[in-house]
This record gives sequence, C-alpha cells and structure tokens, in this order.
Amino acid sequence: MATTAAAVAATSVVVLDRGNNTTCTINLHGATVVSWRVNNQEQLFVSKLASFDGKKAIRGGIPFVFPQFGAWSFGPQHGFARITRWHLDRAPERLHNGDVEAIFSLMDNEFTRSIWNYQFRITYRLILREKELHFHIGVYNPSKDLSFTFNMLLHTYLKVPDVRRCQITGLQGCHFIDKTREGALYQEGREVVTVNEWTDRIYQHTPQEHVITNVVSGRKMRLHKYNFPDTVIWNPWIDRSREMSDFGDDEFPNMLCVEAGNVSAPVILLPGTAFEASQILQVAKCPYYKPTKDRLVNINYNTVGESYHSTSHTTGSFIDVVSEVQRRQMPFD
Ligand code: TA6
Repeated sequence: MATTAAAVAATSVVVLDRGNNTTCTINLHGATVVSWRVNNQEQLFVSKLASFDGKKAIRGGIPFVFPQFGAWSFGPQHGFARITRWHLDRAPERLHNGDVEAIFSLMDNEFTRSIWNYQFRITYRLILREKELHFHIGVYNPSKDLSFTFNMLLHTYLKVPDVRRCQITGLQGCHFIDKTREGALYQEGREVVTVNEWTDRIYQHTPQEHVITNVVSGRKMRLHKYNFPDTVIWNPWIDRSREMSDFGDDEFPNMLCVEAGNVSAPVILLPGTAFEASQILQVAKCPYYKPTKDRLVNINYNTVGESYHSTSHTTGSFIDVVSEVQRRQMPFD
C-alpha cells in the first residue's frame, strides 16, 4: 500500500515532552525544530504560509543549514540538509534529571552526493530542559583520504511580539557583512543592536553569548554558542516579505532571526576527524535564569576546565563545562 503524504507527514514529527507544557517538536524534514513551548509559551516563529510538503525548506523554527550558507552554485540556497529527511537515531528519552533527549542523524546519500560528492555523517542531539533547549552537533568525515569544507548554521526564527522593541547584545565592535548594502563590510558601534528596517547581516567572530530582549511575553532569550564564531541577524521587513511565497506580508514584525554559525570562514574537516559545535537557548526571566545548583553539583569547574583539552576547544567557559558534563554523561556518538 503506497505511503500517503499524510502518513509520511505524520511519521515526520518527533516530540520531546518534558511535562508542564514544555515540549519541543522536530520535523524529520531537515531535522527542523518547528516548535519549542515553555510552560505552554511558543518561543519560535513559524510562518502561517510555511510549506510542509517534504520538499521546500520549512519557513520558520530552526532550519539546519549545511554544507553551504547562502547562494550555492552547486546546489540549493543554504545547502541540502534543511530539505533532506533525517534519521531518528535515538527516540525521545527521559534522562535521570528529568530532561528529555533525542538524537538525529544525516549521512551522505545518492541525492547529497549528486550535489556534493563527499561522505559525511552529522549527529544532532537535542536536549529539552525546563527553560532551555540544547543543541549538540557533530560532523564526522569517514573518508580515508578526502577532506571537505563546509558552512553550518542554526537558522533560528525567534517569535517576538514586536521586533522593533527587541535588543541584541554582544555585537558591539564586531565587523559585519551587510547584505542589504551589497555585502560591504562595516563595524558595529552600538552596545545593543535594534532592528527597524530590512536587516541581513553576517557578524563575524562574535562572543559566545547574546541576550535578546523583549521576546515572547517580554522575556529575554539567552543564546549561548560554542564553536559557532559568527552570528547572522535577519529580518526581511516589508519589501523582502513580499518576495517570499511562504511568508505573510504582515508577519515580519513578529519574527527575528538570530543565527549561530560557521559562515564567514568554512570549516575544513580532514579525513577521519570530527567537528563539534553547540548552542543553548535559554528563556530568561529578568534577571536571567541561572541553572539550578543540583545540575552542576559534582562538577568542579576548574578540574573540568583543566582536564578538558581538544584541538577545537578553549577551556573553562560555561559551554565547555556543560558540553563536558554531557559528554561524560552520554558519549557523543
Ligand atoms: O540567514 C539570513 C538569510 O541568508 C537571508 O539572506 C535570507 O535569504 C534568509 O536567509 C532566508 O533564506 P531562504 O533561503 O530561507 O529564503
């Protein structure tokens, strides 16, 4: 019996449910996070005109950009990962501390090799916590002799009551490529960045943390990133909105893209090596929510910081500790 589109659609959705109306929904089409609800409050924007046909990228949520950011002469804009069906490696599982985890993966296949003839394996681990969503990504090059280079980015669409009231920290002094001004390079002078017009900027070498104010219900969203050196800020405003068939002309005030990624310089992955990157999104009350002591009780920051070295990590920062904790709790792959 042919599998109906509805059946495919039905089996394309994976839900992490932590209870207390805190859930995260992932569509296997692109492993796109299409919903993150914290105490029944949706944190992510998905266009009412978004397509779920299993072909087009989903307009909203958190599309996974790989192996190309932006226009691509060999393949689709923003790469093929967001328009390919991913595999569910580990179904949602409740961890001992009440968090819920699931693991997704994408490997090269006939379609991807027809565009980009490299072997690869991506593992995408999502952990749903009380007020946080954790993203741990590993890219592995199983080849014996071929290196490859790639961009990777989490194209996060935050849901906001009014984008004009949002402020983004952590960009002051950073250089940025302004795609609204022919890709010219500028330096950010503002302590907090606001969005009051078409904005499409690739900020380079940004710090590990951004706080975005006035997201859902006036809260702050804390974005912590690791091994994602760049931050893209995007809002299409009215003119670009009209150019997108899967985006309502009146929707731009209610979304803001803050995207952690490897964009300005591609990652080079040698044969037999792996690359890791992480992001934590945290719904912060004002002042922001601090992880409860019990989560880190047996962890001596210094020991972890000191003992944990690898080519691509610096020691001692919050994210390292968290990644290290989880790596020790649950081996990466
Ligand atoms: O990440 C910002 C951006 O690259 C913008 O230039 C804009 O094109 C946006 O992505 C959406 O791209 P898409 O291919 O999803 O229409």
